[in-house]
Amino acid sequence: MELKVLPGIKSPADVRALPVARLPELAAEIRHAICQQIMKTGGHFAPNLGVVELTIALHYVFDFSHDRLLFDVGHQCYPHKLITGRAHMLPTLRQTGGMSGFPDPRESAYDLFSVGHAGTAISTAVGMARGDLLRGESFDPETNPEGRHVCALVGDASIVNGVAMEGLNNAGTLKRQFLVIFNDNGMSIARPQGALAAYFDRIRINPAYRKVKQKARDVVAHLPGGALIGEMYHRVGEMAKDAVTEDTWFEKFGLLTVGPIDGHDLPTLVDMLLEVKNVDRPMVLHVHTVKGKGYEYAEGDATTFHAPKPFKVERCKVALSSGGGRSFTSAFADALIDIMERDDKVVTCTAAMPDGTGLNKVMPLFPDRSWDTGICESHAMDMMAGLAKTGFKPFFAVYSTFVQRAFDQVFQEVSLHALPVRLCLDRAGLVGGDGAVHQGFCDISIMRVFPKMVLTAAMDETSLSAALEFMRNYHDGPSVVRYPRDSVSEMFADRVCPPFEMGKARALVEHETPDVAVLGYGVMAINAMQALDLLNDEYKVNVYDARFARPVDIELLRSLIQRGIPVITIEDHGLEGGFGSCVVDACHEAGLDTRRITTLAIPLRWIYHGSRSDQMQEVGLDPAAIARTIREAVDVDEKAMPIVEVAAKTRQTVR
Ligand SMILES: Cc1ncc(C[n+]2csc(CCOP(=O)(O)OP(=O)(O)O)c2C)c(N)n1
Repeated sequence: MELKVLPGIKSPADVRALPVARLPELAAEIRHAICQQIMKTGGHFAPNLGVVELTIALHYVFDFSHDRLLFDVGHQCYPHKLITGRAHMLPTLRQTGGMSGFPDPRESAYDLFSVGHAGTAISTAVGMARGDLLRGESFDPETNPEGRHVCALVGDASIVNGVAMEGLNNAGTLKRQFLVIFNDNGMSIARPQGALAAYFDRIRINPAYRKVKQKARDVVAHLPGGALIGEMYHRVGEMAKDAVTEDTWFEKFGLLTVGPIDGHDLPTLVDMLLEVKNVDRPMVLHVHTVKGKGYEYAEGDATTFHAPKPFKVERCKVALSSGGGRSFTSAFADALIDIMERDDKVVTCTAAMPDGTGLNKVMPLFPDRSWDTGICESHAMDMMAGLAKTGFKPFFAVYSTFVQRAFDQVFQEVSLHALPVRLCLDRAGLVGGDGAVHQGFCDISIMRVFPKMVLTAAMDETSLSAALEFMRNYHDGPSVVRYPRDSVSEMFADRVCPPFEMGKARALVEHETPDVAVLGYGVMAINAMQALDLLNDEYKVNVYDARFARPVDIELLRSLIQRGIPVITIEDHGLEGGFGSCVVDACHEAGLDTRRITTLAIPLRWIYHGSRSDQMQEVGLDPAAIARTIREAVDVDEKAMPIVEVAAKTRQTVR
């Protein structure tokens, strides 16, 4: 396709300069550009194809250099980026130093928040609406017609999130313009879950409701703007209630509701947005879109095409790139299936990530013992606590970055009651293209504060199975296993994996009188082994798969430290409060000299998108950097190195 309109779009003002009749052409070109790019590099696909027209219409009607546009999750921001002067960055999408796949204020003033977790748009929008009001800058049809409007764009799966609900609850109290654009495509990554999803489905398919809402639109189409329109909608909304069995749910929150309207019909979208733009009270525009719109395969399978790896289409068949090797996610799914087959007390759940966590393979086999809660991590954690209380053995499969949402539930409902909820943390560590908003950098730091919490990590497939089996048999409190977004290493596939024993590391290479000992946490043990290859037997290095961050293997540490052997800890986790910090604290408590412990970890700064291997290099966790650290640890003058210097050196190594 030859691009004719998109190359001329340097800012939203260029979109507004086009006649409405040319907007569909722009939409087709944006879709084409996104398609071409995702086929090459992968990235969020179906969510972006679904909002092309909606995004164009929003920029056509509002001026977001002045007005506020808040994205929920932010994975649907590509059309927005193309319109806001970033089309030239598209080829660098999600690559090191390139364009982020999520809104990013470092890139553009049009991106207000760096987002990636669901549910936040309405709350941040409420905050900005209140802030603008306080500053006297908000839109008011009477007193400040040039003031700022506020819009929040939220999907139907994200709006059931607890945070979004709290936001709606507050939005309804605003006394000013506030527009929630409800992007209803009937999909999460997989099928959306819960009673509200069923309710939205009913609205979508109820023709009577649509007819009434269409009538509402016709009635108000010719009225002047402002409060009058609001009143009209409200009254027609009341009429709608009589006409159909469902009432308008958002109106219970005090938000006027209009729609559903067709989110791919640009003239209608522009008309509708113009109509609701100046309504001076909080309202919802319910927009019906098709996830993956315009790309047959993505429309047909929005789950696979939610965020695919690079892909090709050959003879009408889609070939997704396999991305190298068996993933930890698949290994986890198979290990969990094995456990669930052996133990009918084991139950499991995911919070809207059946595909991402591997539970899509588990759930059909155990439909009575597995659940998808929707994007509701806090609820899922408490549900697991309830299941543990009734004697079941819950395994919650969740990304490291999303478990943060349930921190308080681990505290109050799980840990305080010493309930054995098992947390299986996928995507722990650096995650690659998703970047800063999804890094699994602090699960150890936040989980280690709980009494009786046991923290483990898996270095490969067999150790993941062994960790899960250990957790199944640990009943005194919660436990965690973490594993990365990576494929499993085959390095130790032919060695027998000893069972996990509480607080015991596994020796991978052991000399009687080593020059240095390396304790790798999880897959970092494999990186340490790769570093050994680079050292060509220069030094005698003991390598341990640490297995436990809590409790750490204090006997091993005692034996190493008392023999004067330098210790290096390595982890794909933040330095503050991570595995190395657990080691140093435990040694300190045991009265051991901690001066010759070097802690390699992710430094205290944000690591942005790029390939996982680039990120590893950036933070000094790749085998070459580990080899350098080993050399330095052995060669350093060990005699009188005060603690502060050790700490400074550690930070220097990881930059
Ligand atoms: C707290 C949290 N949990 C899980 C996710 C993973 N996630 C990203 S997009 C998505 C689905 C969002 O669905 P919806 O809001 O309807 O938008 P759509 O993709 O359908 O456009 C999920 C579950 C997330 N981003 N944040």
